Amino acid sequence: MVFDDFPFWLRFAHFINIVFIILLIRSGVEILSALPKLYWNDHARPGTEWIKFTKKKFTPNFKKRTWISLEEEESFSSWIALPGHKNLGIGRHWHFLSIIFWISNGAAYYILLFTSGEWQRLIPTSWSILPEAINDVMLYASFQFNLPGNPYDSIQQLTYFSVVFLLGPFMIATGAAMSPSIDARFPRYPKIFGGRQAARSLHFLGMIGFVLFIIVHVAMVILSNFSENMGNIFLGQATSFGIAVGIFALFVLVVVAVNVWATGISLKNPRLVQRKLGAIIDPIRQTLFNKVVSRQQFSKSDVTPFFRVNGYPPDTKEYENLMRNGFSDWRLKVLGLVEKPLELSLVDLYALKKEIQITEHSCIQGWTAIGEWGGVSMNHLLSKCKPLPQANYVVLYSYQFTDGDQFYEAIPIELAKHPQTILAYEMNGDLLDIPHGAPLRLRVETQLGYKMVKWIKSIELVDDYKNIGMGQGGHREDHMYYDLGAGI
Ligand SMILES: Nc1nc2c(c(=O)[nH]1)N[C@H]1C(S)=C(S)[C@@H](COP(=O)(O)O)O[C@H]1N2
Ligand SMILES: [Mo]
Repeated sequence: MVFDDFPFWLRFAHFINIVFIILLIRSGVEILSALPKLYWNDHARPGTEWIKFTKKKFTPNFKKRTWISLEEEESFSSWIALPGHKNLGIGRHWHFLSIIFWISNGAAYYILLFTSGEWQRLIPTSWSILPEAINDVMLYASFQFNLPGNPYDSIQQLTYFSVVFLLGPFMIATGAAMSPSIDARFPRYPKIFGGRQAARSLHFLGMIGFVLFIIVHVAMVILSNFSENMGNIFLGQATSFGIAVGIFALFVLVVVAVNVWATGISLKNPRLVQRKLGAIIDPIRQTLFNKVVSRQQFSKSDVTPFFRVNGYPPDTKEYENLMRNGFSDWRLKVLGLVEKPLELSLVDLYALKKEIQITEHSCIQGWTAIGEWGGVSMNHLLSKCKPLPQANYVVLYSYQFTDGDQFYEAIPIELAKHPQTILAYEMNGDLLDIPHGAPLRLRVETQLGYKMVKWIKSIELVDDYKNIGMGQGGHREDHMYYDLGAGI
């Protein structure tokens, strides 16, 4: 079979792929900036990172003060990060939007490749490709380009094959291994890669692989038969040098324009980006993850010695007074759309059936830690207060105020009923300490950490979160444009 044409679908998929790959790389760099350190070990102990992109010192000494992981966040330039300047929430929106389009495009490309017979241009059918590829590299090294091939020479075919069939799926697999929902349901899955931090590191290295491929690929396209290459991939036939230069310029212009537009609108109007992209992403994410139930049970020896803290403890008089009395005056109020409002002291909570679980915590910034949690099942509490049928969300309010507002997060009632959704008063066998949320904090084990409200004051059942705070579903959604769904 001789491939002398580049069918329209192939050229179209190639173009779509470029646009989204670049958005994925830039938004991925933004996500990295939230914790610009990479680890091989899920304890993610500060100081054990194998590489870091920050000069900041993070030397937690809790005797002096509470250190929080938001202090580790770095501000990256908009030249490399989408959108740059500490915008993890918006970076994630672009990343997940791009994943939807990139995977759909890739799936369509795979299908057409195999149904059309065009797969033979990429998939080697003989081992002789290996020595041939080495030979090709030698020729390239002596500046001999335009090697014979059908349509590609051996090293080209091998490289394209690796990128399309190995690196692409590898990025999806390592990306999925960072999802708290997927890992909660299938705790053995991330172990394939050596854990969630290793998956994060490998995902980063895969990104570097993509960047190197793009640089070499573009360089080769320009150095070897530029006009023919440009014509083939954009028009489906060889063209003149003038037109090739025009196509290349136009293509660069389109990619730059998309990126400038996405960056500009993200920095100027993050709420708009959060809303519009969220409207596309959230229904898909909820369908994928809201029914997924956590099946984690690590062993005591897995527990992380140093469990990072996020969020400064409340500094209000109200909380200080409660703390002074060892929280004996503290009452948990459960109210809203319930048949039976509740008011429970710590002693009341201790008297209820105690759940214990050893699970892995995943902060949206990227660190992980394993802890043992003891507390009361949320489902049990709900059965006591009897939510009304119109109660769709459980809102947890904290004693803590940060960025000028009370911290709160809403979770769908569906998630609140999951077996490992608990209100924890114990951590690693001891009563919860102040930094980790005393006297009570939420654990919802299929979600990212920001949903797990600490220093809980009250719980309200509501039909909608739109009238609470700024109406985005939580303090982090309101102030930092985090996503509504925290399953990935
Ligand atoms: N009230 C309150 N709860 C909060 C936060 C916060 O800032 N304020 N931070 C959240 C985030 S982002 C994470 S990762 C976890 C961290 O829990 P830890 O401090 O016990 O590690 O708490 C969550 N709960
Ligand atoms: Mo977090």
